[in-house]
Amino acid sequence: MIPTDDRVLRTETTLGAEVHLAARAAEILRNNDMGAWTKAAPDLYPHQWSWDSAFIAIGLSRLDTRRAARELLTLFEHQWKNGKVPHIVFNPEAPPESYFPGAEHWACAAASPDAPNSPPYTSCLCQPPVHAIAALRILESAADEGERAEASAFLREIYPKLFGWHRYLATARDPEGSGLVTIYHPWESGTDNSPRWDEAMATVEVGDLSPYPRRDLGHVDDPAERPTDADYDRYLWLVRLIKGAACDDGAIYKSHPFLMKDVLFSAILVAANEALLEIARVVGAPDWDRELIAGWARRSREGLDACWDADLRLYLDYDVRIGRPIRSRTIAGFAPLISGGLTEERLGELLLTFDSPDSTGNAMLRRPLPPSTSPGEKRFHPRSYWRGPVWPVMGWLLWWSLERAGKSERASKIRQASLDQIAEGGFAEYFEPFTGEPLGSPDQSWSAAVVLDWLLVDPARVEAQAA
Ligand code: 9WN
Repeated sequence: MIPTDDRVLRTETTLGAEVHLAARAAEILRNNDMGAWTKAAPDLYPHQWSWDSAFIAIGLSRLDTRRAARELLTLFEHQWKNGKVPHIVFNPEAPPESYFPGAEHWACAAASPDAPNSPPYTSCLCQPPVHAIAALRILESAADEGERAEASAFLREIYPKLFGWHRYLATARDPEGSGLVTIYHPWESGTDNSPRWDEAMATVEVGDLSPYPRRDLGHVDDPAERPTDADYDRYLWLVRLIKGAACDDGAIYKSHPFLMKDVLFSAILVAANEALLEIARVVGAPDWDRELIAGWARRSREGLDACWDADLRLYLDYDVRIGRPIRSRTIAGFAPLISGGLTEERLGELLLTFDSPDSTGNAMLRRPLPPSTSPGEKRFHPRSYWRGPVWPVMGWLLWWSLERAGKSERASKIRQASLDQIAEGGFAEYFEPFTGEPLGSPDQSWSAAVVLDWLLVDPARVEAQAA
């Protein structure tokens, strides 16, 4: 999966710059390290986030097999009894005023019979399942026999937990058997204020909410970089409804105003199921497990195929309540690049959109990196979070997927442009697509993690440089 020529750093000049960048990435992860898990960002996100931790484990696997494995094992210690992996595990030591909504806001979710023991408290939402991909990457990154033995032991420990997580998503989150995962909240998509959710969110009628603090705004220069107050009211109201349903999937499904088949989440699950199938082979899991996993992946591919929109040349999410696809042009529309297995014809059509002015081919872009929302979309906003900025972590997902699809040239361009962007602007959470200005949180852990994975430099040299 990893191109061998990427292992060879080409010239002495790039070598020096890349070692320096990797050393800085390692330093960021070290500064955000809480011992057995990593803060998503130093101040804005002082807790453990689910999909952040998976990307962090991918980066850590380049430095330290054991620590990378620990990152995922810590997260899975807080897995719910029904298999759900919570989107946040709250750090009991973080000051209460550091993040809103914090642990106290979610504490009553612990009353659910499925919730794990607390404290620490967890949220009752989940996020895209990058974890099996990360777990397998820990084995793939192992540099010698000792690391491989350690990684294999880790895979044996985490396999049943990953299996339970994927089973939860394939059942409770897909009662229709469509192959597509239903999310209950924009936070579950990981692309919180994406225009993908605008229409559905506009129909959420917010009831009585007590005043609450927007702590996130204290960590950015410009409030336009974060979701609006109206977005937050709806986010909190949806959480209230989910807690009101005792976090029970069946009850939520009956009455919840936000039920979305998320193509990005579902495509990541396909790639994660493929990784899980490989892990099942490594750990010698029974045949019936493997058949189930392969069946989930197959069904999801079919479900995703039905989301193709020939007009927009993108894949579209689907609103379960109104029974209609959501016509918005965002990075999620490329999701089946991640699940793979597309026909050459479909892949070609999708890449036409990818290369067009609606995405990486837009002449105004600072670098040819896909903006989170298409500049051609009327709700595009270049500074607002998931409504336009470029996210390094999305660059990693697309780079990885293009490599898998055999499109190495495009993949290399994304890798190089992403590294240049970070070398110029730092390890920001996201970037203004036309100027390259770093936005959101500085020193974001997953931005550092993907840089480490991209550079693949000798860990000993990174450590020496960072010391
Ligand atoms: C809510 C931590 C998380 C990411 C999400 C990103 C953002 C949280 C927030 O930060 O969401 O979960 O408070 O805005 O949207 O993808 O996991 O980095």
